[in-house]
Amino acid sequence: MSLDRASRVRDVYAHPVGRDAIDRILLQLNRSRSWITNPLIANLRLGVLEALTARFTGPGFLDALLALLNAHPERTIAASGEAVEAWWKEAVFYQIYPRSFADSDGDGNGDLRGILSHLDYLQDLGVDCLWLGPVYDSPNEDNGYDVRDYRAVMAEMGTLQDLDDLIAACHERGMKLIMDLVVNHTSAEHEWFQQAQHDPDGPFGDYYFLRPGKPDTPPNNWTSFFSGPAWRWLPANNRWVLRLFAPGQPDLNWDNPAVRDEVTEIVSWWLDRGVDGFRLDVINYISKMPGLPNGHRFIGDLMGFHGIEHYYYGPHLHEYLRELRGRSFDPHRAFLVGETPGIGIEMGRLLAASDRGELDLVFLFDHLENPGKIRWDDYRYDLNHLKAHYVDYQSRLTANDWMSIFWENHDNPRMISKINPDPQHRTMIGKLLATMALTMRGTPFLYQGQEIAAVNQNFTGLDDLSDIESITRYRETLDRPGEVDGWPEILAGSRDHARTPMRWAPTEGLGFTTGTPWLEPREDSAGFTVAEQHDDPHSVLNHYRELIVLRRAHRALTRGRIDVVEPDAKDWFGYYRVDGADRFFIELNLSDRRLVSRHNSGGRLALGSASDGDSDSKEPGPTLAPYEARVFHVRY
Ligand code: TEU
Repeated sequence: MSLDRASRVRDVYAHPVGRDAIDRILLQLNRSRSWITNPLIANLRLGVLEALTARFTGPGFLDALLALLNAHPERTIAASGEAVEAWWKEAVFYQIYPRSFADSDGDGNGDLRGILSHLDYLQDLGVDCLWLGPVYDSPNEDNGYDVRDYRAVMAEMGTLQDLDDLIAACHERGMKLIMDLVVNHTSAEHEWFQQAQHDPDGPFGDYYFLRPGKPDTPPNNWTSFFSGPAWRWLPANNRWVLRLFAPGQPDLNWDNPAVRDEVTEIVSWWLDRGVDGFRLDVINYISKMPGLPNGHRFIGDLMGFHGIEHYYYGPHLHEYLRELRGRSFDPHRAFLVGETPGIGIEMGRLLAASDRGELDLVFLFDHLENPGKIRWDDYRYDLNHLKAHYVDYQSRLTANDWMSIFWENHDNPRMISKINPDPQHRTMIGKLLATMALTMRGTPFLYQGQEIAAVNQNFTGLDDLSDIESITRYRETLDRPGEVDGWPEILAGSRDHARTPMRWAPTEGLGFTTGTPWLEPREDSAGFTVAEQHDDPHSVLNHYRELIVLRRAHRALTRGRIDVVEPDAKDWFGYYRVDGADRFFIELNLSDRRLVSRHNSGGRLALGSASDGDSDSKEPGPTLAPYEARVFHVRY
């Protein structure tokens, strides 16, 4: 049944897409859900609501919302059945940013042989599966997320043989490896795009979104994630091409069956080489609304990008994913995690519930910033939001669902710095985050450096940065009216914070390279390298290691149930993980103040983060230190 002006607000909220859209708007406006769920509003007819809010949203907002909802008639997710057993539900994933992990040949760039030489380290840490960032041949306008050849390795990272060796070495150690699959767009230097430019009316023209027009008027008002219009003018062709990211990253037209065939072949080619699965880059953007209509101004202003409602959950998304999975992933039993910016919990469930035959997991992003904030805001992140996110998310999952646990990756500043940049808290926050990542119910994805409590860099200006997103955004701030200095927002949000070299040792080159690193680290605190933390029993690194050992020994900490205690308590997060008679109680201080412990589980401390002496063997005190984490083991 489709929704229209006679439908009520509660009908929208009962629709998975409607619920996520409303939640997203409330989050952005920093308003509570009771705004919508109170009966007065919930019973309003949409036509009436439209009349009341039109001044605020401008005309057409309701039509845009209804079009989105009505394009997705699937309303419910079956909650029946036994939970599926799968290796990835118990695994610890570790994301490698190849350019910054380890350099084996001194050219300043990380490479595959560098990764190979640190596999023992990763195995010792307890990692089960590596997620390898893009290493395909690329002109690197967006550090490998612009692929020139999907079947070749970029020269500075090594060779196909090196990659085969890496896959084999992982498998020898009982580890798995997934690759990044970047197929929403290609590089403009990819042969398909070269052919498309050569003959826009030939078969490759329809691999992309090429549109005739005039050089001063793009075909629609969509904006790029890397600043400016989402269109690039091709003077030689007298046409525009859609590119949601960099000018050199034209979007592929997935409505063309030939494109979907190509992707199927690429995937099968890699799976035949032994890869265990993929992380699918911006995979929810692949289906664009036919006709590429203008984005709604209110939605665009709110989300920061115009046009997003026409592709972040497009009409054929589910269909294309099911097709791809059936044709190439299923025969290999490959694991798939989709990067899905902008969608919420219910859409995430529609994409990854085990009985839907699409993805296995999704990465959602609503927990990465506090309500009302965006990545470019310079603010202190309140961990109560992270708690609220997990409490809500866990409560909505059925036996068919499973979630990913992460808050760092190569696109975001370091979490410790966002929570509290005061160095005296660094180790405690590092251990707190470790404890949450490895005891929360779901699959943890650790990002390189997180295990040694990596923090943001003291960049001083644009010359210190390399990322296209930071650079284009900074230029854009200079064009804004008024003379507001754009640097503070770039410093707050730059992706380069997480992209500086891995800190292996407190030496020149950090044990990363014997040459000059491609991106200079701008942070030299003592004690936060692998070498320094390796033999220190109280280090963050060893805390990660011990937590993983504990996880592996107790199903309660992986597949076990989660029972949250006092979900509304502020600054304190407590939950049980339960598997039959085996249970754990986890207690976390989310604040920088001492808090009274609420532990009365009767268990003994299995692992604690307090740094005073060897707390592990002592009875824990009645109060929790700032950011302290405690894991109690309770047996019945
Ligand atoms: O990121 C997609 C994405 O939407 C963002 O997280 C992105 O980093 C951007 O900051 C939005 O403002 C993925 C990759 O993870 C990212 O590294 C790539 O640059 C991007 O896709 C394009 O492939």
